[in-house]
Amino acid sequence: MATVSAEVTPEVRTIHRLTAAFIAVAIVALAIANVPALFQAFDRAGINLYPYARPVIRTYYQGLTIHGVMNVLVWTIFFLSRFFSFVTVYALGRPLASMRLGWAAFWIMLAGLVMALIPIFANTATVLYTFYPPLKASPLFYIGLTLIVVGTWLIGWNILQTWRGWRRDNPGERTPLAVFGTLATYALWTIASVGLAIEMLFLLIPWSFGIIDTVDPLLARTLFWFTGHPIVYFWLLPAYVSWYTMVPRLAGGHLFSEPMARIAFLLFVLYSIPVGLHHQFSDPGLGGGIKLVHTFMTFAVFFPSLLTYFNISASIETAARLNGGTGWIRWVRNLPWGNPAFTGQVMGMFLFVPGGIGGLTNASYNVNQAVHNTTWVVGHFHLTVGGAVTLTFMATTYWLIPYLTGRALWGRRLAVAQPIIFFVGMTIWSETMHRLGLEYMPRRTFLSQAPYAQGEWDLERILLLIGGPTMFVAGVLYFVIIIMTLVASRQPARVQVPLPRPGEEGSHERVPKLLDSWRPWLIGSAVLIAIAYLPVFTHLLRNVSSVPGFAGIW
Ligand code: HEM
Ligand SMILES: [Cu+2]
Repeated sequence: MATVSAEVTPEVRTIHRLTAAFIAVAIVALAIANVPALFQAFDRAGINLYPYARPVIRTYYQGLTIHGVMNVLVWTIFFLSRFFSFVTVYALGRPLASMRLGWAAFWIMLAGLVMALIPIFANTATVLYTFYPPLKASPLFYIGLTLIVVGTWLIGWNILQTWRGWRRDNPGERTPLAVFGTLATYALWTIASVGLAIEMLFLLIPWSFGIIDTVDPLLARTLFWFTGHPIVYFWLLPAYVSWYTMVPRLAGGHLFSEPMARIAFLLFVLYSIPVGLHHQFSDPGLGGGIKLVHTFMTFAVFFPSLLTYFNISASIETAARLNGGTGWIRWVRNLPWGNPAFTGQVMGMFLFVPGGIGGLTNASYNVNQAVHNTTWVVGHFHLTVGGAVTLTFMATTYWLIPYLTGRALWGRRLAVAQPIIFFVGMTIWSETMHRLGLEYMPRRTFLSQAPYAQGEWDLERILLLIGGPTMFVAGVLYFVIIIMTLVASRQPARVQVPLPRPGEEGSHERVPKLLDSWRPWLIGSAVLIAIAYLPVFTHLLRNVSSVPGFAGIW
């Protein structure tokens, strides 16, 4: 396997400790989030275990806040922060523009996390990870989350400066695909996160301090979803970068088409943001016409995922055939299934297919009415972020942690089984959640205590009790493997970073200049955002309707 590690300089290696720091926080967050997950799965099945969780978790909704925040805001964001920095440094073969800024970002984010966790565990921020007003949390919660976002901007800036330095030293060369994907992600995230920043700075923080008495829930929600849908691409695109640049390597081949990969990333820059109203189809006060515009934009953002599906499948098949695979299906056997870094990512891809298709259902303006706020939605995002992204992130640590520590992965066969167990549990659990959603089981509800539970749910509830705990076990196995690798592994690791050298990746086609430039795409993105959001915000600001807020209701 061609690698870049042969030329790793001590300067490049400075990224290792920062990487380890981010990963450590991410993995601890995932471990913490795994515990309320089990309580929730039992609750969905009608069994109330919360009395046993006292005094740490006092209510269902506090547990759900811990689960949501730690999984989708902390595990993902801390993980991808290190991922993109590491990938940039390795693909460009040069250190971060500023290690100081890198560490500053880490400490700011960690401080933010601690600030947010204090009220969450004190039950004064039981507002779920979407923190919709009029639910009101302690100011620490909002400030903490804002600091995490500020950290992501600093990281993006550092990556941009690193790339600029490389550009200066390598005029006329095409940006390596991994860095191109990274820059695309930070481009869309930086634009998208402005919505959240405005919501925090002008609405929620002053309101939670009592500087302003009331807040407009609809305006806040709209600002939230301006960021809240594109944030899913912030979580997903690191997985795509890994699938495009590393998975073909791990499989023993190369990427099928690099231009097609670049088109996919650029389409995300164009279409990620003007879609947020697809989370607000049931919100009154926003016009039907503009919701339909967001529906069509959402259909458009499905397209780059189709491209990815095609490109990655073709790459994997090509790799198998290069390694002697033949036949229509038999080639599947010629893939490195014994390598957990490969198997885990493919399991994630399998989960992503039904997840993406379900997303189209959610996005359909009229069909959405049937599934809105039911467990269908929970089934959907567990396949995508909970399944595809989480499994891919876990799988990359199966090469990264041995690489960083020099210790071989402990329990390699267990590490191959782990994503498969997670896959099986998730398939049963999420399929059931989808079906229960069609039977109108509500999400975000303390269901074991709800008087309106339906008899027709009973059979599915048994399936939840099989799927949920199976996922929990796979989660525990993951921590065991990582911790044992850190403390008990004695074998030296023989791992290299599975990244291609600059200019080497893909199908050896020359990449056109248009697919290595930013300006036209960023302008296109701004135009689409204006079409999608100017009418919405003009309307909302003309019709402000504010309410006081509630704290401490759970
Ligand atoms: C052991 C594995 C897991 C189990 C059993 C599990 C279970 C659940 C359940 C039952 C709910 C629904 C609660 C409700 O709607 O009332 C839920 C919500 C949620 N889960 Fe998971 N989950 C797991 C892993 C994950 C992972 C890996 C992620 C993301 C990385 C994730 C992200 C979320 C989010 C964002 C919510 C929504 C929280 C909210 O509505 O405020 N979960 N989970
Ligand atoms: Cu969305």
